[in-house]
Amino acid sequence: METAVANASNVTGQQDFLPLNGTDYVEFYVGNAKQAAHYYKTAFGFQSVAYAGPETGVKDRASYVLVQNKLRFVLTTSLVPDSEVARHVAKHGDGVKVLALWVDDARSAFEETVKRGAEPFLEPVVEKDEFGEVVRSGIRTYGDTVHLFIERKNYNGPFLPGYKEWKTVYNPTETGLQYVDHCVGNVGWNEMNTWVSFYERTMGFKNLISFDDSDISTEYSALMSKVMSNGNGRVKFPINEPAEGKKKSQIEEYLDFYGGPGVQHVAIATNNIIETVSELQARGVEFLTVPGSYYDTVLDRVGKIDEDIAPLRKLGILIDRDDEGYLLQIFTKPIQDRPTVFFEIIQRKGAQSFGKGNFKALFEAIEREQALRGNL
Ligand code: TYF
Ligand code: FE
Repeated sequence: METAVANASNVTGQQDFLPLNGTDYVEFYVGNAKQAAHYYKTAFGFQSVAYAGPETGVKDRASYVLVQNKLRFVLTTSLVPDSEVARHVAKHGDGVKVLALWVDDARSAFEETVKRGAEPFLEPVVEKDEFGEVVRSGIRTYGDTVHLFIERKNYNGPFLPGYKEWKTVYNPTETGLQYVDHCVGNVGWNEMNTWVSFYERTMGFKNLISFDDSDISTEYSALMSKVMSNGNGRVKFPINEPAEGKKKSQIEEYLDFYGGPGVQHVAIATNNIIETVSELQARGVEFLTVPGSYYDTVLDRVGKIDEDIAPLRKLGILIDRDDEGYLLQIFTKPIQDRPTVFFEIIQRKGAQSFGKGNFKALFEAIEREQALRGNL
C-alpha cells in the first residue's frame, strides 16, 4: 500500500527502502516490572495504558505499557526462572531490549533489511484481536538489542493484540515528556564503524555527524561517536565506542556492567525543559550536575537565549548552539543500580545537533560519578 511516508525520498533523492514513521516504543526488560511501572508513573508522569500477563493468557512474563504524549515505554519482567527475559536481566541488569520502529509495511521492512544482511530476529507475524490486526517483524542490532518493525495501520486497540487496557486509580500528572529524540548505543572497542555500516547498508541510514576523541576527550575518559539518521530524520541512533584515555572510558564502564553492547541513553524531547526538569526533580529524579562556573561563561559561548539563566543554573540544564539554533539538555544519573542506562531530557530550539559544546562539562560530571563508584 502506498502512503506519503512510503513515497518519501531520502536526501539523495532515491526511494527510501525502509520508510519509518518514527519510534513505536522502547521496551525495557527489568527485574520487577510492577515496581518499575510505579517509578515511571510517579517520577516521570507516564500514564497506564495496557497490560499483558497471566490474567490475559501470557504465562511466562508480565508487561506494562505506559504512554506520555508520543512516548511509549513497555516494561517486561520474567515470571519464570529461565526464559529469554530472565536471561537478559541476569546478564545485563535492567536494560533496553527493543527499539521498536513504526512502519506501514512490516513484511517489506523485514525483507528489505534481511536481504541487505540484517540478522533476522522475528519473521513477519500477523496478530489479531477484536481491535484489528498488527504485523510485526524484527532484526538484531548491537549486543542483545533488537529492532522490531510494527505495522499498526489496521489496528485501533490500546497497544498490541494480547494486551488488555490497563486502567488505574493512581495516575500522577504528566511532566511534559513528548517523544523519543534519539537513542544511543554503546558498542565495543573498534566496533563503531561496523555498526555505522550496518545502519547504512541494511537500514539505509546516513551518518549525520561524527565526533572523535579530539572533540570529546577529557583528561581521563574518551570515546568516539557517530550519529546515524533515517531518511526523514525521525529516527536517530548515535553509536559510541570507547577510546584510549588516561583512565577508564565511561563507555568501558558501561560495557563492563552491561555485559557488552547495548542502549546507553534514550533522549526524550520536551517543549519546556524548565518546567519538565523542575517537576522531575521534585519527584526525585536525580540528574548530573556541572560546576557553577559553567553558567558564568555559557552565554559568552551560546549568545542570547529566550530563557532566564537563573532557573537553568538552579536546575543544572546545559546549553549549546549550532548554525540552526540552540538546544537545552540535561542527563539523569543511571536509572538502575548498574551504571548503565540513563535518560537525556532535551529541548531543541532550532539546533539539530547533540550538544558538542557541553561534552567536556558533561563528561567531567560523568567521571566524577565514575570515580565515586571506584570505576575511573
Ligand atoms: O547523544 C549524544 O551524542 C549526546 C552527548 O556518553 C553524549 O547526548 C554522548 C555520549 C555520552 C553521553 C552524552
Ligand atoms: Fe544524547
